[in-house]
Amino acid sequence: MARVLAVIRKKSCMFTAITFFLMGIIGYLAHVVFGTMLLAGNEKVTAGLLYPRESETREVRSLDGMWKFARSETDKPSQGLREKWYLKDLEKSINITQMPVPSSYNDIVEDEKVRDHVGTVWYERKFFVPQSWKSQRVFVRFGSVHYEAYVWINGNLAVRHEFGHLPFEAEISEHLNYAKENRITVLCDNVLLQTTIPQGKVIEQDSDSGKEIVQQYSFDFFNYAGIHRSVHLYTVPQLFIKEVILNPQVTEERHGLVNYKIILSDNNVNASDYKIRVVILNKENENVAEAVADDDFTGQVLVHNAELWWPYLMNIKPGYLYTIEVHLVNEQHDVDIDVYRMKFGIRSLKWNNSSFLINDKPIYFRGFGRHEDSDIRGKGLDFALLTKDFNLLKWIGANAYRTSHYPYSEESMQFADEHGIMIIDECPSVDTENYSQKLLENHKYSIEQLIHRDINHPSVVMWSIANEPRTQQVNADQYFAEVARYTRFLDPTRPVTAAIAVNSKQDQAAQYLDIISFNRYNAWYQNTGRLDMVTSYVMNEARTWHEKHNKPVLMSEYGSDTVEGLHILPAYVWSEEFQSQQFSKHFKAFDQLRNEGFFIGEFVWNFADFKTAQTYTRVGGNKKGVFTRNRQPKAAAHLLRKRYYELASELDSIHQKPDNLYEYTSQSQNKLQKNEL
Ligand code: BDP
Repeated sequence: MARVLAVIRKKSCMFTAITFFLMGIIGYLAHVVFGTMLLAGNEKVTAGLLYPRESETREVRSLDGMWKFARSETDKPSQGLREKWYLKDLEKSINITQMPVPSSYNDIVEDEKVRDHVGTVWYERKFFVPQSWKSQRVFVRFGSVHYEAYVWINGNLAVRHEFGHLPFEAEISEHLNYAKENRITVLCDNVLLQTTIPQGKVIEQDSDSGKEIVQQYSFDFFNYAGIHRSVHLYTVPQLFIKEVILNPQVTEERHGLVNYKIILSDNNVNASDYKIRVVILNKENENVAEAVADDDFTGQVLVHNAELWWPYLMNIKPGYLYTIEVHLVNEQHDVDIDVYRMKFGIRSLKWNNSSFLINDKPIYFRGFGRHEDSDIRGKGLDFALLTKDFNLLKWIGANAYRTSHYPYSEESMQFADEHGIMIIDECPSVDTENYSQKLLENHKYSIEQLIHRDINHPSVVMWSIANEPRTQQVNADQYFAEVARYTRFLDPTRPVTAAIAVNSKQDQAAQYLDIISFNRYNAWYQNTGRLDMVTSYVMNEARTWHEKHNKPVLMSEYGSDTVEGLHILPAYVWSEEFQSQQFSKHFKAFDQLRNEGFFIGEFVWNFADFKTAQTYTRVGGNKKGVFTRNRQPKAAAHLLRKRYYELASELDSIHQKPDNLYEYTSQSQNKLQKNEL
């Protein structure tokens, strides 16, 4: 049903309000009832969605570029649906402008009505498909549209999808005009409600020009919207490889055992007519192993003396990837019906109550919380930015980041695989509160879509099921028990975490996690400016978490807003001096905690400055970046770089320090550093 209908929107807000009012009154009873509801099924399953790749049996065409664009009136979000604008060229119904895809639309136009738009917008473009595609099956695939999307091909509804940051697709073969022009129309709705992931609220407020619909949200990043990632058309044969699910393991002898499961587009094919042949290629494209799948299209293939996938600066050859080539073969004629290739890595993950191991070596995370964010294009996929960011991650010696606070692009996951950057993969739930059955269903579905998309990435080492959920609230306990259970059910091979900001006494969710991540802003939101109130506070909090739950602990956020070029001595909040000194106070705590044996990582907030909603606590956005929004280093970046390389050398024996890590100052430098003077 159309979420865009304002009336439904209001009803659902009312429903939520009433539900929680009642929950408050009924208290314990509701708690019990809720607990039972949470166990009820209603789980949706994603199918298909292999990343679009050409092969000898598949063609891929990009629909990226300039599209037509129109914004609905905020008070008439469903007008276009009612008037069926998708049945004809958009400009016949509404004034249009041009909009790049992929990009957020918000910062492209010099009009705050577009930037701050609440509700629906329309996109449209034309394309041709050749006659030769008629014998194939044709899909349209979106990397992400935020938040909800409807897609029509030549006026026919092809697909509807909810959740930004996650891909969706539909077969459109029957809607296409072959060897003729076609029209694709997209409706995108950015409204966030109490049951969307993430949550928001829409209210009506008086303005100088009458009633205005206002979107409210508590999370600290701008609610960018639009067609954020690439749009592809791709072809597949009539019977095709729909899914490839890998579970590579490392044997005791250090061989790679690649368990695979292939799902075909038709479940009912006669297995004796078809076979699945898999070939494993190494980095040099040499065939190192191959196998024929069992009748159920599953199997194992052994890679002798496998090169393991290692994180950056944990091994001299990080990010080693193999390619799996999957052939769907017609037995009778011995011809390939479909071929799909995908890169993957071989590595093991193990965890216990104090450590987390990759290939049997303890991991110490040195990383960042990040955002997909940049000037002009907002959350739009940008290969130049992606390349720059990975260059900076390596420049600074990081080995990990968390996809705070939503799934990042599939292309960025591929970069992380290639460069050996470990990913804590986060679903889009942030500041989760007002727990309801509908919210839970959506939350679980967002995790299902995330795991479905990312399960084959060696870089993904952990699932994060929420950022700063309000885990002290009534029902948080059952809610997170269920979210964590479901996540583990979908993927038992990776640990589950959440970035928690509620203190350990009040929190009810950490008991269900495998690894405890906590966010805390000592000397910033607490005891502002007090650099003497950081080190012991961090140590105490980390110990408390570990003592309470007997699990490994990491700090998933710490930091301070810093205006580049602002220098104040002695260190004062917002200055570059303050950020560096505040980091340094944390480093002391981290080293001590690591020595105690349960502390497994540090993540600065944030990699780069980013845009937020307008508020008096943010000057042009959140300035906690170690890099500016334009990706230039602040002073703290140089400090952090020294630490991250020093940690690599100390903990992982990788002595690849860049020549320019320390600038020459004097002959006494080394001695002074070693306290020998
Ligand atoms: C944390 C949030 C993060 C914010 C950060 C901050 O997890 O999204 O940006 O605080 O305030 O609570 O800078």
